[in-house]
Amino acid sequence: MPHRTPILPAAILPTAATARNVLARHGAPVPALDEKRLLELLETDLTLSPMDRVNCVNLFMLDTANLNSYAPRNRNGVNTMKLIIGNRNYSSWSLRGWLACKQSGLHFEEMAVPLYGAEWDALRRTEDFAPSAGKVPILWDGEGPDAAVVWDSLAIIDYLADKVGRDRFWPKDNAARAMARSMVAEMHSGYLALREQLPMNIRKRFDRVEITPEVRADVVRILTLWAEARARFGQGGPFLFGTFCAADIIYAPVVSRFLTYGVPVPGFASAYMEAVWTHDWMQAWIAAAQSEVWTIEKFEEPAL
Ligand SMILES: N[C@@H](CCC(=O)N[C@@H](CS)C(=O)NCC(=O)O)C(=O)O
Repeated sequence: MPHRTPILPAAILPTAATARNVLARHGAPVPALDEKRLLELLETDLTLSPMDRVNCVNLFMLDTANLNSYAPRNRNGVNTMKLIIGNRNYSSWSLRGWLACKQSGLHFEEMAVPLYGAEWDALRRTEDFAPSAGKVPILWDGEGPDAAVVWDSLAIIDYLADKVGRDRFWPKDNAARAMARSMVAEMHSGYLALREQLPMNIRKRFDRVEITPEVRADVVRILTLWAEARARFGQGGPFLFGTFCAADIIYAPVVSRFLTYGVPVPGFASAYMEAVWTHDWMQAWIAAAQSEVWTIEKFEEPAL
């Protein structure tokens, strides 16, 4: 395997524990690693399969981006959750998982990985991605044998709502909650045309894109639901059910898509979209997406 010297940082020592763990898992000696020793090991240690070597380099590459190690850490006895997400610019499910963590009010660390890049195929096969079979978002909560891991955006919402109380995520009113839950489920399992043909791309703006009849049907259905939620239950604030809740979390990437592709919407919807877009958490996510350097070519154009 060729040296990957340009990738490795000069000061690699803070992350040596990560590599030691990887190497130890595979029965390799556990050395006091420095950059030179790591490269030697990757070159010569026959107990590492080629895939393991790639994985090891990937872990170091992630660390070079200052992304820390995967495992959740326990700081001063305070349990820390760790959320693994994909590219903030493109990964709509990651955005939902992240907003859910913010909504929980709990402390969490986040680690973004570049989806579909050169290393993604190897990375998604590593242990930390095993629970979801290589999909993001993944939420790790706790350490060791008692650690809980939950993946899939909707499961993350449910898990966090169990932890901090249902009312933080769902409307209190029974009829409103019934509708919110149904809308969330519908987004999670449906709108395939919208999801496939208009990929989320926070950074990009197109002039009004000519959408297909299938996407139009999804858009009309979504606008109908937004209108009903706002009209029946939205009196308490600018969001679907008044205050920001799980339904807004799940539809936030739709807001982004409508903006990116210039989907025309009626006034009530653009007021709602404005409320979502200018929400502090969305602004923080958007800023991070803007400064992300990773690009996924296949999501740079609509797939119409
Ligand atoms: N149903 C899952 C979907 C997760 C998903 O498909 N995530 C995409 C990124 S948005 C992913 O991990 N793609 C990487 C891959 O499939 O290799 C959820 O709600 O979280």
